[in-house]
Amino acid sequence: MENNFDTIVAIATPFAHSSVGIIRISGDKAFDIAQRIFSAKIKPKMINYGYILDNNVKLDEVILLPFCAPHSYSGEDIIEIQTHGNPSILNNIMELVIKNGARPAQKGEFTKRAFLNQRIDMTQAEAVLDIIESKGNKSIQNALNNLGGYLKNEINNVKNSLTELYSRLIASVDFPEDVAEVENNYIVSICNDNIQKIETILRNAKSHDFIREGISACLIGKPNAGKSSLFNALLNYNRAIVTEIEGTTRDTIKEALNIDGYIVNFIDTAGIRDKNSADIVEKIGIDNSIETIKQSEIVLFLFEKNINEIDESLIKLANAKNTIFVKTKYDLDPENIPNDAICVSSVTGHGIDKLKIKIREILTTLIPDDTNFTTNKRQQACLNKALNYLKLVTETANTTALADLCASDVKGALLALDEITGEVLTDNILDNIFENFCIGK
Ligand SMILES: Nc1nc2c(ncn2[C@@H]2O[C@H](COP(=O)(O)OP(=O)(O)OP(=O)(O)O)[C@@H](O)[C@H]2O)c(=O)[nH]1
Ligand SMILES: [Mg+2]
Repeated sequence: MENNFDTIVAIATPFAHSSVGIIRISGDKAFDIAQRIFSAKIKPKMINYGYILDNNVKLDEVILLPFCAPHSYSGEDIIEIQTHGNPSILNNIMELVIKNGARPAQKGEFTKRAFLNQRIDMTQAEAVLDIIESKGNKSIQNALNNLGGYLKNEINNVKNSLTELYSRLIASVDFPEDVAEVENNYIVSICNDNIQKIETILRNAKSHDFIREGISACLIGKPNAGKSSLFNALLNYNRAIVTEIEGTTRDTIKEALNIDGYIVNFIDTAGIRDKNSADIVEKIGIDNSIETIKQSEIVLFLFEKNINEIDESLIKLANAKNTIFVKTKYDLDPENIPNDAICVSSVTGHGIDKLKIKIREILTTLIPDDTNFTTNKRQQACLNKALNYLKLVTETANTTALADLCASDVKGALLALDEITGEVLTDNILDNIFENFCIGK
């Protein structure tokens, strides 16, 4: 694993005109470099005020924050310079810092250093990325829990128990005269116990994906049913084109809405009618809509007068999902109130809040409230790998009971779990993970 601790520098804030811009320097030379370009003597652990000077020319008036190793984000000496938020100023100071001996940081390199300096483990490093990228409050809360070590502790519990089993198995193989054979029942019970723990973590994997990526809710119905109008009313701005011409929407349009901290990705679709009467572009649009139903967790089925307007085969398709029937254009036809449908008007706003409450109810069933940490795809793959190894151990212990075979599979499970926390990561995996970070984090 690469351990290159030269001094790095990056702009940590968006490269745009703003009230404040931040430049970060991390590494052994951070203080020396900063002192060479700062107008006053830098006092550690204090908020410093002064100018950044390039040969006595003022580049900006700044606040300078020194963090001494190991009490910093990266675990190294860090200097944070708060400038006025002007891209030219940020560029000038970056160039000056580089001229004085730092090199530009790569994506996620500050967090990578925090990991390499063992200030955080890999679940916590990945949580940093999650916190930055999270779209809803729930997702932010779970990522913060992971940063606080929630997932790390869950994994470490399993690892501790398996490490003990592994040691006993190895001892019984290496020193058969001195160490008693490990009983089959014991092996099976330890493995089953840990299989259960991993399965509990994985059971919520779908919820984790929902919290992270949002839940898809598509709007389906005949041409002119009012899908695009409702889509716009839900989002509260005119995102989709609305006309009285049937077949206006041809491509699906996706837009996210935050409902009580959860992200719902609404998808407006092309109206579905008899394929034979549609032109070639519309036919493709209709096929896309059917595909969208299949991929959505929630289906809003729209009709103008009564549910029979909707093709039965589509209702069948949607019934496998969480479907809400929605009668549209309520303002034009207020007398007709069908059972089991929510009446809405995109013109007056009638029923829109009720529809959101209904969607919120479904969200509760899709994402149980006890999901208070998160796993990403990489972690889920490692957990599944560990699970498969443990199942092999229980099979072996139940049949042939070869201690060395069991030990080798327990080791396999442990290595898979080490991959989650970061003890065994190749440079490639490491680079892939940090590649997703922004520069300056
Ligand atoms: N009065 C009234 N008219 C509406 C309402 N919702 C939609 N309309 C009208 O119905 C027509 C069709 O609306 P759209 O939202 O484009 O319908 P659509 O289902 O997206 O249609 P396609 O994209 O062609 O499938 C437009 O003329 C809208 O102004 C409503 O709540 N009240
Ligand atoms: Mg439309």
